[in-house]
Amino acid sequence: MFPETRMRRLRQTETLRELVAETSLERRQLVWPVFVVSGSKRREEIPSLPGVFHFSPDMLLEEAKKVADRGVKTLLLFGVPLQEKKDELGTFALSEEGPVQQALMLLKKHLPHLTLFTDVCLCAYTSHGHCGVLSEDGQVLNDESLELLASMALSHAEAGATGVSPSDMMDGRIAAIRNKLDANGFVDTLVMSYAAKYASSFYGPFRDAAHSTPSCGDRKTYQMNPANSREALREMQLDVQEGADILMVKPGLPYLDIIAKARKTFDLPIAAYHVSGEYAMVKAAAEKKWIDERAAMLESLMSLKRAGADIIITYYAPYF
Ligand code: PB1
Repeated sequence: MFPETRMRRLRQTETLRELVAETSLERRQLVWPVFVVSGSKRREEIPSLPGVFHFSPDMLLEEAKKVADRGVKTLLLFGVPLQEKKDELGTFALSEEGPVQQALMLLKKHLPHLTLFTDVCLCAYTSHGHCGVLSEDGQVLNDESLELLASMALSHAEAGATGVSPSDMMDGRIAAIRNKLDANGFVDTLVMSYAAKYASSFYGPFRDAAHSTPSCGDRKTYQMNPANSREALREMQLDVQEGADILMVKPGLPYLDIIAKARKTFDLPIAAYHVSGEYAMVKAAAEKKWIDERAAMLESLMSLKRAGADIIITYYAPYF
């Protein structure tokens, strides 16, 4: 009890505070989400995500070299195809001419030591912007979407992906993808599942960047209700049974409780996605000089680690 017990003794100096710090975050645990466009010599900043760019494969290679030299060696690639390449089924998502497939081949050739995950979802490739196939009356068809998603994942594995990361939230997609990969000999291609992915209001800047806002309706019939916690553990358990290697919670900060529960419940690596809206909020407040950007960034990412995340996907990765 006070005065014999003084909690402030361990806070007296920076060295002491570092000595007893319970959580640490290293660049090796960060994943850098990147937007890949077709063409060459393209490095275009995204207005809603300052410091985040559309990269053509050649420019991504240049940037990835610099970021890897700083210690961030894992990327998560998102394709942003030309509008004219989009169709009702998102078939360009499967093409080896796609921006992701092209970037994978280049990165694997020149930077073979990098870990390359790819986003597997149809939303950026469909003319309607949903993550799955649409019925005539506008319903997202679950089972009809699985083969397309599995084939998309296979095209990424064939192009050199270390792992695939299904963000679509269709039921049964992890097993469909795992089976497709294994049936084609890609038994070592990882699956990082967006296992507990919420129908969040924090995705706006991403949809702006990926041109993937649904043209009708919303994603609430396949992404999770933010009100639900137990349901997240059920989703994760199913993905474990279907063959996921890594379980992701998304978004991050508004779902620290889910990350903590996942950590207590599962032995698989847990990833947290610090999404575009979380990044953009810090950027905007810092621009108005309301907060210290670097301090807010470090505190945000540390909170995700403290909650139990082993891996943190963040647009701040190159700046950590
Ligand atoms: O940073 C972000 O906001 C990520 C958004 C995320 C990417 N996996 C999705 C969110 C959404 O648009 O619903 C894309 C869904 N495939």
